[in-house]
Amino acid sequence: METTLIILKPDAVQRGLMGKVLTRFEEKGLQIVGMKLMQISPELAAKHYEAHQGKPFYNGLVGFMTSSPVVVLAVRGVGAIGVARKMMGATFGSKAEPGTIRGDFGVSNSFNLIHGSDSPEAAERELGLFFKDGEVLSYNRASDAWIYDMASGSPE
Ligand code: 3AN
Repeated sequence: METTLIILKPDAVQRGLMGKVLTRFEEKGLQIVGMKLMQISPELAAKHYEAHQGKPFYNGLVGFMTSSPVVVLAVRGVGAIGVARKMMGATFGSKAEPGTIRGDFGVSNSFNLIHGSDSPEAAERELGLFFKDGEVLSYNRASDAWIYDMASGSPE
């Protein structure tokens, strides 16, 4: 099982797309194990995007991410990091394939609706930035028995 950090960016919140995007993750069978509406501070944005510091789009990116509330999600499932990245689509809305979140809901290259951790290391770091101890939960869903094949004892 992996847990990944997803951010519904300010454009997703302002455009009323929170429910639609959340529904995609729920319908896929991924489990929402953390969720909050929050305003990202410039300091937190700088930590989150430290790998992009100095790049031409950095200031615009931090300005955008701090401009209006976001929804942060901790999303869990087998291969959740890669599964969520595929569901998000390519970075730029203009290039993202139809059927993906960015491909279906956006056309902008900088207002691209959603962030998802890109590796297990990034997921661990980013979950630690956005969620305090105790805010990411573990719980059983009744539907798990039909989302995963548990015949071997672990989810397949
Ligand atoms: P992704 O979100 O698909 O993992 P990254 O990690 O390459 O993309 O970039 C992080 C964020 O920086 C993107 N979500 C996007 O908002 C922004 N970004 C990346 N490259 C550009 C660019 N060339 N112009 C504008 N914004 C960019």
